[in-house]
Amino acid sequence: MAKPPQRLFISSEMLLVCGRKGAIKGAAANCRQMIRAAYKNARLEATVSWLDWDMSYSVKVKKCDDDHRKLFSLIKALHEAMKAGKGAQVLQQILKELADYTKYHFSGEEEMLAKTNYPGLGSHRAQHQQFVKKVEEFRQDAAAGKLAQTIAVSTFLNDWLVNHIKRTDQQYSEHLNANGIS
Ligand code: FEA
Repeated sequence: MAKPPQRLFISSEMLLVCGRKGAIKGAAANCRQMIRAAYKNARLEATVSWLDWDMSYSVKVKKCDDDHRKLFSLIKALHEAMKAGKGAQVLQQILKELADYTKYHFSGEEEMLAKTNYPGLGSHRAQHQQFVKKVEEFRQDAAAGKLAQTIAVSTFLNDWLVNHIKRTDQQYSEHLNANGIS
């Protein structure tokens, strides 16, 4: 987890705007806006530590590892879009992709578990359903314009993905490998 920044970095561009035109009302407002934006970004960076897929997330089944990599990259794209203050349209697009891809991934995973009579399938499936529901809520919020710059959303998605893969998905590795799926 990234440490919170000790100081807020003020760029030379901001100082220039403040110095040259500080007396002008509009420029002062501009300056405040830039400082506010920089502060917001600094907070975002301090709150969300970014994670890329690595072997510690492997579930020892190639298809699932490939899907998980894709999910990491979609959540990262969502985070980047929020950080850049992208419009609701971009957020909605990424959330739609995320919703579609998780449904695709969950059904593939559940199919493998069902085919091999995995004993933990019921509770595993319930977690998937909860996640799908949550993403749908985020999509509705995004459509209503309530989602922009919400750190909590990308943090929630990232945490969920990591916890689910490490605590739930990795439990099926041995079972699927023993049933010839790797
Ligand atoms: Fe059980 Fe796989 O599902 N990873 N995700 N999310």
